[in-house]
Amino acid sequence: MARTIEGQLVPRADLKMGIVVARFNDAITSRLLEGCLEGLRRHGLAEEAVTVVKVPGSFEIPLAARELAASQRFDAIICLGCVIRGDTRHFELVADGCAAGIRQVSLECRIPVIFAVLTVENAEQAADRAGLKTNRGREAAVEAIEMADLMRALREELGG
Ligand code: INI
Repeated sequence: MARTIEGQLVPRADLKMGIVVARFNDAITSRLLEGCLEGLRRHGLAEEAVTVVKVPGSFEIPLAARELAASQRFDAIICLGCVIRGDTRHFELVADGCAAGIRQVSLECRIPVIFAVLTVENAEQAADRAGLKTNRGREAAVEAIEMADLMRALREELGG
């Protein structure tokens, strides 16, 4: 049978998480943050194991995420933001810049950087994903724990 390696949702006492959250569209991002903190708590993370960094908007998320990642003090970084489409190209520039930056940080620093930045058409879609129908922040907490454990397992298996 093929050997399968998969991250587990097991709480490890030494797990450390960084969260970067944008203040732009704060009514939404504060709910993503609440959901994320609750998700981490539910999976056994102590409050002292979590560092929250606030930035003005989603465009600034990658830089702060990079500082956290480069410090090597965290097992995963969770990025929370909300970009709502307007009438101009600004939406694409902010959303694409944020997504590309987050991917770059993750690959360069070899650490899971979870993308929980909503990119939506309107405020209603944002509210649905910030608690009304689901909470992307809470989901991101689970994804971060799984990916942190996967990286641990892969490094144990492969070395380095
Ligand atoms: N930032 C967001 O997080 N969401 C948005 O919808 C948004 N819009 O629409 O403009 C937004 N803009 C600010 C941007 O992220 C930067 O903070 C700003 O451009 C300064 O660099």
